[in-house]
Amino acid sequence: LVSALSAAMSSAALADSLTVGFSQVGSESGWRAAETSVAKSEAQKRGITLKIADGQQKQENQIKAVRSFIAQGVDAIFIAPIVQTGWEPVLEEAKDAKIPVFLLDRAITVKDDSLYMTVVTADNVLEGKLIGDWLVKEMDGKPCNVVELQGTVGASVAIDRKKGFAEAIAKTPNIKIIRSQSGDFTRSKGKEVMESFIKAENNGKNICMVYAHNDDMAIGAIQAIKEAGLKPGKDILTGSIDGVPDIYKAMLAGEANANVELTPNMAGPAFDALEKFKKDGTLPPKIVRTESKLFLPDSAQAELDKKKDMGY
Ligand code: GZL
Repeated sequence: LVSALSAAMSSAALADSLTVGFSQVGSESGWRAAETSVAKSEAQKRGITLKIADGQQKQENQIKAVRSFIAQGVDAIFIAPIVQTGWEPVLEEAKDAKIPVFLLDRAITVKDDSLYMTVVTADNVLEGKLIGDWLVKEMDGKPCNVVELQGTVGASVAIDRKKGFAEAIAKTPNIKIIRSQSGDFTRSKGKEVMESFIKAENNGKNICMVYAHNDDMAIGAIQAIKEAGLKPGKDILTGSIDGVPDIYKAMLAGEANANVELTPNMAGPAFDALEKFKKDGTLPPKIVRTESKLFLPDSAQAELDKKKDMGY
């Protein structure tokens, strides 16, 4: 009995648990906070040790965290890259240390894409297109001046969401983007920039719609619209991306119109790819796509009910 027990113990020891270092952007939005909590629960489910470093929205902090994970000799590194450039040097160091790197929710531009194993991300151009297509249909040829709250400057998702929306409205001259500025994906900055747009546009009377690259900026914009004495969702339509609970609450209050949902579970597919790679050396595809769907107020309650099971 003792020898059987010790054999079992040693095989368990052999399948040693993996340690992953996650260099996270920060906690700038409700979606980001959900991504972090889902990453923790996905790691727990798999018996993986997850160390998370909060970059506080600064790339240099993220790079420092990656260096420290390399020094600790972790089995893999996850990065949600705040901006798409400036990653080659530290990724070369990870490659030299033979530590695989997985990108979550944002992409990077590198010449040598062997510097990372895969990127788990939505099609962010499609996300912007879905909102643009919705607006074209909604306006049905009527004029509409749009103001745009962009995400973090230099972030792949902000570049792509801007591109997708612009492409969708390009064929309809009645819809025009009259102002566009970064609100850095936060509620406070989104509100501040929307206040400046409202002031500059006849106290908001020239504005027909606000397109926000994420819900948190849209929620800030909704507050600014209300404080200007206008009705969000009616005087100024809203379109945004993520699917955080508060945007569905705004829809139920008649204050928001269109939303594209983004799953906060980017870590699960990355852990799956890592485990497969560790087990039999299989390389995942370079991009693992998560889905993008448009939701309107008629499905707001059903969407809201889903959120607690999605990590919010
Ligand atoms: C999207 C992700 C974005 C979210 C924002 O993949 O990078 O960053 O849409 C977050 O809420 O700030």
